Amino acid sequence: MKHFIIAILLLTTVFLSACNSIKVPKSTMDHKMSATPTNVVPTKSEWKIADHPKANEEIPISIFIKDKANQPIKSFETVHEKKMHLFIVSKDLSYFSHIHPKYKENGEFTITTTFPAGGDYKIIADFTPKGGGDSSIESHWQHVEGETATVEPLVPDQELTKVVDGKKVTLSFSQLTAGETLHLTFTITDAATNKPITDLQPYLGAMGHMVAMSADAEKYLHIHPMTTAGNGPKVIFMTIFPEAGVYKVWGQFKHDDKIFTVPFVIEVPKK
Ligand SMILES: [Cu+2]
Repeated sequence: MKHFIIAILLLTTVFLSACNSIKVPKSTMDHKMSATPTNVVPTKSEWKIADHPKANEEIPISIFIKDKANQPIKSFETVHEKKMHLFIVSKDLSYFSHIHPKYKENGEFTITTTFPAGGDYKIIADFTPKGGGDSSIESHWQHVEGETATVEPLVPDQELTKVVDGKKVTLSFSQLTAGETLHLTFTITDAATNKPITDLQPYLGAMGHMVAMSADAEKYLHIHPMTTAGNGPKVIFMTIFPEAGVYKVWGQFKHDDKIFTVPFVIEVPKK
């Protein structure tokens, strides 16, 4: 019980110290809720993107990671096989991309990407400076010129079963209340045969990845499965939704050497 309380206190600290992105520290992923201190290195970032990027063009992005004194941070931990994970979402969360910039040197990461339509995008960089226990987050809103896509309203799914790339995926929860720990379970079967899939492959060092974002794209959660044992059909994630509201959740898994991404829109009720 004592450890549990310490973990909650630590969580609260992390929630309060993160400015506009809220993340769940690794310690919550430990089933025992260990009281390992979380250690998020404070960072700053500078983003260099062409002045008026246009949709459907190759857009180079440079991200400079600095410490609070504005000095470049030069070394980073490799976490889930990469030094930086970059997520790009459109403002309505209909578009989602998970890519991996290259580390150049002197705190600079670069990547080239293509935005599918005009509009505003949130770009989230997730990385861990050397010695950091939990990842640091830097994010940037980017306007992209060009014809805008129809804005898709974010409506919670009535049915939490989807078919994506020949897989039938069902999402279920141990409970669903803001501010409380929950387990999210993705159950994956073959859509054609209805047989459970038991040969999922590790993708970036985990049996799956889950990203959740609040409807306003301000809160971001990146979660890994609770265990590396088992290759499906169930992949279980543990997290805490910091506030009530509508969230979009993307599960990413690998099967037959292909990555598939399954999105759900859920409404998290308040306590
Ligand atoms: Cu990644």
